[in-house]
Amino acid sequence: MEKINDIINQFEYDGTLKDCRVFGSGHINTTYLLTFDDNGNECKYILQQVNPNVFKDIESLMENIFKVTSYLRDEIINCGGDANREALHYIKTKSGKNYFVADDGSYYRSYVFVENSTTYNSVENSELFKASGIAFGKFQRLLSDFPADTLVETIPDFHNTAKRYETEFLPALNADVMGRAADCADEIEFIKARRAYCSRLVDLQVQGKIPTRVTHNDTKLNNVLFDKDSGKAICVIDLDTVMPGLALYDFGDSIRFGANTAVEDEADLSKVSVNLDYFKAYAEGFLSEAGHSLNDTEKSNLAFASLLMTFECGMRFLTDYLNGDVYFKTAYPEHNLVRAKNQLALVADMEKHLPEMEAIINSL
Ligand code: ADP
Ligand code: GN1
Ligand code: MG
Repeated sequence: MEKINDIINQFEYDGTLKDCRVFGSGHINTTYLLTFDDNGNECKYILQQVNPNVFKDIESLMENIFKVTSYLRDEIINCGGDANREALHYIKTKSGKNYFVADDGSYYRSYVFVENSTTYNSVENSELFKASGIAFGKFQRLLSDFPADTLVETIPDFHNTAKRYETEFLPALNADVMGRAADCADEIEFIKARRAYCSRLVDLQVQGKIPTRVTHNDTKLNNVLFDKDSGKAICVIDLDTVMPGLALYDFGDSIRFGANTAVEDEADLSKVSVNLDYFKAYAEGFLSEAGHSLNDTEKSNLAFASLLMTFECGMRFLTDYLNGDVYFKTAYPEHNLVRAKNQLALVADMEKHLPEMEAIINSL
């Protein structure tokens, strides 16, 4: 495999490389932060290796994100915004390409590090979470006229929970390649008892009651850059899963991650619950941007979608644990099991509070 310096040399950076370190807390790609010295000015860049185990058609994935980014940049400029701060700014390779394919077949891309920005792995206050709701709602709104049929569905049925149950969870359980099913009998039963959740939104989609839109599909809080000083959301990142999807998935996935009173891999389940103030704050932010375009069926499923996305993620972590941790990056052997238990505990708490979550949506 080519050394990282050889990869760095392929891109058109200004100045001399001073530092290169692994960066961020994403579960999928390998991200590096590069620092260059350009005649006394410090310039930072992000360099990413796209995960080939997760993404099978990286050429199409790259096409998707470059199309969407260039569309977003035009929309931001039209609205009087700063496209270099509010959208990703890709660095071309020395041969003028948008990404580099190494000899071992791995794909790399690079973009300018948005200066004075930071990401959060947990919500620190309602205002912060509301700001991320505004950012993802705006993302949805800006892409509302983007032609969805020009995007390749790089991970088909990404949020089709019923397919994930039938074609991923059950086969992993039946194969039990690691002999781990016995360790998680309670979690397996919990999921099986809730099979009915899996089909609800896909059925509404098939019936034409909720429209397919261009969506982000991975709306975790740490996929938004915030300004370190003002605390305002600057830019939505991690566009690998921008695909046709449901607005409900984007709303629900944000709630799953940000309205949890604990971090996603907190092992002490007594700390896990849904924070209704955060739920309300996010809903206010998201709906202020995207709300007018949602139909009544979408609006009446926002609370359920939060529960469903949490359930789906718990099932995916458990599936990966059963499969031997082949998908998500893990820091220790039980990491996926801990994450799964955490998400399923949050599902249980959301079930208790679903009427309140629905009342909050109705009040907005
Ligand atoms: P993953 O798919 O692995 O989650 P991301 O694209 O989300 O990868 O990047 C991982 C982390 O790198 C982000 O959570 C963020 O902290 C940081 N990051 C990514 N792009 C930028 C950028 N352009 N400017 C500043 N930080 C960034
Ligand atoms: C992954 O890449 P990252 O860390 O933002 C995953 C999401 C999960 C999330 C759980 C492509 O997101 O679907 O919801 O982990 N991304 C992919 O934290 O599978
Ligand atoms: Mg990410």
